[in-house]
This record gives sequence, structure tokens and C-alpha cells, in this order.
Amino acid sequence: MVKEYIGKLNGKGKRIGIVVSRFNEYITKRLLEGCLDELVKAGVKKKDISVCWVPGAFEISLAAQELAKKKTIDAVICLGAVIRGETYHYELVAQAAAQGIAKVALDCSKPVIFEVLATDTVDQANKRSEEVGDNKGRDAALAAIEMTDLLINIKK
Ligand code: INI
Repeated sequence: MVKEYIGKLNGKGKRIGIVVSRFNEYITKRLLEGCLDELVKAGVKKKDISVCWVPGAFEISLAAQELAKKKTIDAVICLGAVIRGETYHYELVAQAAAQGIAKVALDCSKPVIFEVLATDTVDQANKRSEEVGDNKGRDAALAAIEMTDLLINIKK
């Protein structure tokens, strides 16, 4: 008999930290709204959600690390928007965010969800953060809940 571990999309009792960057706030605000809506729909209580704002995507991993270290947080969701063309150091910011966030997940052994959009254009970023329609903040919420549930089941 094969043993299978799965994570269910049940947010009941799950405690979620969200780090969101102010840079390109018109995009990240919509990611946050989609994320919060999906968390609550999945059963996460508002009192169990903490939101932490940082200046830009580069700063996300440090705040994510501090949240992930807390015993009262089960998973951290990282939301940001890095758009090519706005700066020559696009690659540096996007890569630092991705690597930093991946490191926090492994160092803290907790789900740390990466939803820092990295797009060529503002249009592409808009299409991934729609109020109604595609919104990567919603996907991030579901990934956080599934991974939190999965880790609970693996550790049983
Ligand atoms: N931060 C972003 O979140 N998105 C960007 O597109 C971006 N660009 O293009 O520069 C950006 N830069 C700021 C960076 O994240 C830091 O806040 C800043 O370098 C201070 O450390």
C-alpha cells in the first residue's frame, strides 16, 4: 500500500502572514485583495491573518523571514510586482526576491508562497491581478492553505 500525503483546501484554524510590497502598489493592492478574499472564502479567520507592508520586492524576504519565525504563523504569502522597463535593475530585484523567499521557506521549514509578479509590461501585470478574473493573489492564498495542510499531514 502506497502512503500518500495531500493538503486539502481547508483554511479552518490556519494562521497566515502576508508580506506585500508598496512598489507598484496599484498592482499589489489588487493581489492583496484577491488573496484576502480567497483566504476568508477557504475558511481562514480574519483575526488569523497578518498583513505586513514593505517598500519593494527586494525587502519582502526579510519581513517574510521574521513572520515565518513566529510560532503563531503557519505560512507566509509574498506579494509583489516587478516590472521590466521601470528600472535597469529589474533582474536583480526579481532574482533577489525569488531566492530570498525560497531560502526563508527552507530555513524556517514553513510554506512561504512566492507570488511576486515579474513581467515585461504593466499590461501583463494588470492581467495577472484582475479584480474579477485572473488574480495571482487568489492562487497564492490557495497554495498557502494547501501547503500548510500538507505539512500538518506529513508531520503527523
Ligand atoms: N521594487 C519592486 O517591488 N518592483 C519593481 O519593479 C522595482 N523596480 O523596478 O525597481 C522595485 N525596486 C525597489 C526595490 O524593491 C527596493 O525597494 C529598493 O531597491 C530599496 O532596497
